[in-house]
Amino acid sequence: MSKEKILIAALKGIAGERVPFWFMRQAGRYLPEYKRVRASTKGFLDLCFTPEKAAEVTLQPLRRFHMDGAILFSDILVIPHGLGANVAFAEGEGPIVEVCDTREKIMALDLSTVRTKLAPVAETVRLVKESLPEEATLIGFAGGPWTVACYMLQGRSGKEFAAARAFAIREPRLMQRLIDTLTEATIDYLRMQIDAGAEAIQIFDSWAGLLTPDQFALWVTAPTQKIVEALNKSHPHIPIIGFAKGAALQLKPYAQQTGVNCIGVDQQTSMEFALHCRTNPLQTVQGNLDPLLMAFDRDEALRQTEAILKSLGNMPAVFNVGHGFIPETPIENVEAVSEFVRAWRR
Ligand code: 1CP
Repeated sequence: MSKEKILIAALKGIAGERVPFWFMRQAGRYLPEYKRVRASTKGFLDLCFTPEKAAEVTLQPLRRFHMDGAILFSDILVIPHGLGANVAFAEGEGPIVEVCDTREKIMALDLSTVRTKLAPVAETVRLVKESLPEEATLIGFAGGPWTVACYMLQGRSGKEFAAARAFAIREPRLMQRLIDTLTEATIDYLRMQIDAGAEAIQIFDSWAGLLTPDQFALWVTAPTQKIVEALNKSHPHIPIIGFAKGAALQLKPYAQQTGVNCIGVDQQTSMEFALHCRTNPLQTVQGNLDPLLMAFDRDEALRQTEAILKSLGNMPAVFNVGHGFIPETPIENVEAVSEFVRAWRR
């Protein structure tokens, strides 16, 4: 019988002596080897859709830091592309997404093209699986429907996504339709990743914290619950991490109602509080070192890492950052924190 990988075991609720770890945005611009591959592409989406290159950058951080998880290299905004909306990444500007805020545009989104347009991502998953260290787990991912809708309604990055929040208030039926379409597309896309070899899934709802409690239940918790139910039905052994950034006091209902295996925790939330939000002894928590500490204060990052690990007690958990790495993150800091977590024992 093959032994379960340490990250999978933790996500399924088994608290081992060592706490497994990986980092959100562990691939990317803080790594010179990433920048080299990126410079050889025609643009960011070209990198996402060139399986050999995407597989290479997925594996790069593991060669340096030996994380327990590799996160598929792609982006949450490939879903609108799969549905037929235009998506581009302008150099130095971030994403530009075709605005879909009319009935015509929302009805025109085409679920039948998701698998074909996103087929290169499945190929990346297969390639990564061929070269993944045998103890490491390949994590697939998608954005939460609300967070993807934020970009589809606003057209670009933002801090407030007022256009998306206003649309949800003024056009609740169209909003529901958009969220439903994104939910279906996400289920299909994640099933494709799992069939290609993804061993765990994370749902990134990075802008969940912008919503009121009622809206959060409608646009974050309900669609996530649908995704979890659908995946549990088709792929019952694949653990799911739900990362609803900024969930704050909605974390408990989110954990309860979505039924995610693992609750992603941002750095604004204490691990003690997240542990208190678990609904059954097998539910796991993941987090939550401040990515800015990781970037700017190595000693404090190490102290905080130890405090987080200690706060877990004997609970099943995964160590991570509370949100993605920023490009200024020094490699030495990631090395130091990785070594610390790898050596630490309960
Ligand atoms: O030119 C470049 O190299 C672009 C930088 C970059 C990278 C490295 C973008 C553009 N996306 C990514 C990869 C990425 N994005 C991953 C890969 C794996 C890893 O974690 O190492 C993942 C999981 C994402 C997810 C993603 N994309 C999120 C959710 C997580 C988060 O950070 O909140 C979001 C919101 C995006 C949108 C996005 N992609 C890229 C940009 C610049 C943005 C906009 C971010 C914003 O609005 O602030």
